[in-house]
Amino acid sequence: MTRDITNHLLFEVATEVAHKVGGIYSVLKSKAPITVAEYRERYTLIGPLNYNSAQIEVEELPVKDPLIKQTLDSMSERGIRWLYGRWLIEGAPRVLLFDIYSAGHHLNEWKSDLWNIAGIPTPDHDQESNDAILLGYLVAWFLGELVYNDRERAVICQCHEWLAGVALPLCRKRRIDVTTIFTTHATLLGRYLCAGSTDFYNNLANFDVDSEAGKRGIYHRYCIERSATHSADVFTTVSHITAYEAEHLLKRKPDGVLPNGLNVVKFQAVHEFQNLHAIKKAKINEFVKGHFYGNYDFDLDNTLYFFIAGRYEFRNKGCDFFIEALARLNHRLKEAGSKMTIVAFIIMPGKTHSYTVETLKGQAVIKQLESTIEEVQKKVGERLFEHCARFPNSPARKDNEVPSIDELIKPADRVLLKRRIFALKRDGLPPIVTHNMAEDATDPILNHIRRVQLFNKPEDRVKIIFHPEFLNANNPILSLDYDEFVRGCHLGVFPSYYEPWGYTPAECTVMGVPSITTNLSGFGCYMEDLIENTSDYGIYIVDRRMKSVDESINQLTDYMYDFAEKTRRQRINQRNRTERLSDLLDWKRMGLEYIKARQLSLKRAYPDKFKNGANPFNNQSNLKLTRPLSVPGSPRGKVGLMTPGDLGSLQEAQESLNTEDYIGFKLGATNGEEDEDDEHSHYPL
Ligand code: G6P
Ligand code: 1S3
Repeated sequence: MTRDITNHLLFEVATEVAHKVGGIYSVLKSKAPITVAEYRERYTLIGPLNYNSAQIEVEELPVKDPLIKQTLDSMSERGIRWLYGRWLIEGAPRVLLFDIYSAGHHLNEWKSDLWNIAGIPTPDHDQESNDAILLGYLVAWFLGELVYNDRERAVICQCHEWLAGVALPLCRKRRIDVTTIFTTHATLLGRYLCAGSTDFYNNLANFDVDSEAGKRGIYHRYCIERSATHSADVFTTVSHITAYEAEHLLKRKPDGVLPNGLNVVKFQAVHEFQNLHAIKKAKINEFVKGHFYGNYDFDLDNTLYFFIAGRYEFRNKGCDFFIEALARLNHRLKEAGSKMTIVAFIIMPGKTHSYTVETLKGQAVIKQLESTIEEVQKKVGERLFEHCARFPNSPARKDNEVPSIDELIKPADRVLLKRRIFALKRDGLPPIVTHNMAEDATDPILNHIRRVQLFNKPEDRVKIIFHPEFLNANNPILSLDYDEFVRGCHLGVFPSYYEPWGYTPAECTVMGVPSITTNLSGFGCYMEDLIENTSDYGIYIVDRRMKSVDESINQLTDYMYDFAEKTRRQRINQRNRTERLSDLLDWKRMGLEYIKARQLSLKRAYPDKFKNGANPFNNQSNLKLTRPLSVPGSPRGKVGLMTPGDLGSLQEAQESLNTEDYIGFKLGATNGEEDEDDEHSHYPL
């Protein structure tokens, strides 16, 4: 059937629509403004209905589109519950959330259908797979009825990750007249294999995938993922490294790479983000004073905050490397007699039973000390004022214009202060973990810290704080939202082994915070491809491909050591350079790859419309994205730049999109010199 492809409808399906779990939520949320700008009400996100998050994140709306309404009404008549509304985020995209359990009674029937049509077996008790099946069948039901009701408009359905991929084989088998894209943000096998002790990247071509999936009890999930991969008209992933992995593990070479962007909010003036750093750092300082009470013997002016954050995947996220390198850094700083102290935070949610008493006490005793000092200060001020104001009328006190400190601080104040000071005494060392861990004795992070003996001893130049819970401004301890915390820190350290993209270093970059990543992360490879001397721009890339484990850890240690050697001015300059890279990560740029993927899917479904080089989108000005507005500091070109999605087939769809639109600027080495405009000597140093 021929349909109007220029006014096509776009549906994106994912389990993280209006429900935060991990990276896909960040992708959809940050991408919403540009997709809505392009599609307006022709764009709808579909996902499972999670009542708790929907209550906070979604505002219910009537369905305006008559054909979508007709389809949903018909589903309601057959007992399916759904919520249609506006996701309360920037861009306010339309969302359609299916209560998958309202179709729960169909589960067995659908599971046997999936086996019959796609040969996918599913065990009884894997809730994640069962949910994926319910969602997939509901999406296919919805799309099937919609394109039956609506004979005019073409429909693109883009599914993210295997959990939202069941609809794809169904669309293909049932010949539903939609065109489809499958975007995987990782591969199941990749994640599992890397988490073990496999030499993953050197063996990618050799794995017996079915057997490896079987050994790990994920064969059925792997079948869903592989079937989604092969059923979609267009298959994409988030980075070149994951494309390579997918080609071997899922046995289809992706048509292109759709890297993740961010919704970059630029400040009017460059010093604003620097000021924010100082403000947020002051909040972290407060926490640190409390945490190290009794052992607070280091100078906060010479203290740097490093951190790692993410889901608790000890090896995949490189936490093992981080701790090992911190131990080596500690040794080197001690040997060098450095005056610097590094406080290294590990923010990874684990199983806990609330904060420890010690952690809560630390903050409490410091707060008490502060408030006592405020009281004493006030009294001292009043006494000082009284003394000075009365002095001309007290000739007897001729020699004593300015009172001595003993006159100002009275014995009662001293007693109070002594009590507060005594409360700061403690027998043990400052704790390395802020919470009571449910599995303290077997926790991999704690055990690694124990092994390298980083116990926050006074002589240690590297201190560790493990906060096994995501940050939140409402937490009683370290009450900062994640992005506020990042701003206050000096360096993000993400030495991942398995990282298809890696939002954490990308987020650091747009906030002007230098970070360490690896050449096994999508983000690291992307930056390495685009910039000649990434470390000048505060993007340090650890080589985890060609170096041995020991060499990579040494390289990571060197990066951290060199960073610790920088002067404050150098840190400020580097932050300015880092922040300038943010345009490279803006969806205004990255979103172009999504456009290409959608065009390719239309071209594959409706080849006639693209015959003899014709492109129905050629006159659509709204498909061209604006160039970034900011200008780079030291533009020195890297030749032969591609767009990050360039891989192969996406180029088929590219005639109407100019690569120059994409790469608005190119960056080169700075040869170590300071940029003139970096001087900004108005900053108090
Ligand atoms: C920002 C502020 C400066 C402050 C500096 C501290 O640049 O604008 O006022 O001196 O941060 O930097 P540091 O790297 O020492 O935390
Ligand atoms: C995945 O989430 P993860 O942390 O399990 O998807 C993210 C979004 O595409 C990506 O940034 C990350 O590398 C993947 O690993």
